[in-house]
Amino acid sequence: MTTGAARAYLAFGGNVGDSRSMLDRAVAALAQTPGVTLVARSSDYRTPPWGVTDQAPFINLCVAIDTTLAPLALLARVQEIERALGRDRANERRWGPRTVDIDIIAYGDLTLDEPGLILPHPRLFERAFVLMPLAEIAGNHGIAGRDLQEALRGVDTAGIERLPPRS
Ligand code: PH2
Ligand code: MG
Ligand code: MG
Repeated sequence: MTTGAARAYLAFGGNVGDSRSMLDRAVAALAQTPGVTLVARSSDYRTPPWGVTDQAPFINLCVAIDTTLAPLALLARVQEIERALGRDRANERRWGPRTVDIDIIAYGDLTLDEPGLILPHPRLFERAFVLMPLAEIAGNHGIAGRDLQEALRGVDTAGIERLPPRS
């Protein structure tokens, strides 16, 4: 890792339009950001909608990055990417359909409680659609002091499908 860089994990999701293409573009935009190095990307997963269940399935994935951006600068960048890909926060409901959602899951060992950014992500351990892709790339790292395989045993993974790479 570059001196001074932090290892961060982010979760991507979307269920409006061609989500796999949209998420590819979102990951590429993040990877091209100055101060961000993409370290790993999980498979794509098709996941049943969580929270609001009367909507289309989501595509979800996670990435690991090393970054010299501070947490709030990273947040500003991912929100810029969401907007550039057509996300319109003013016209969506909580947990409802969206083109692309990028959540910072963890940033090094940092704990943070700011308006708009709580780290580690407060609902991480309730969400199989985050834990499954995260476990694929964070493996033995553990997040927030918890083993991800153990955390996965505590959630309902029914209906989650790991997708083969697109050709
Ligand atoms: N995101 C939500 C609400 N519900 N369900 C799944 N399966 N995947 C998501 O990414 C997701 C969700 C709001 O951000
Ligand atoms: Mg979000
Ligand atoms: Mg989200």
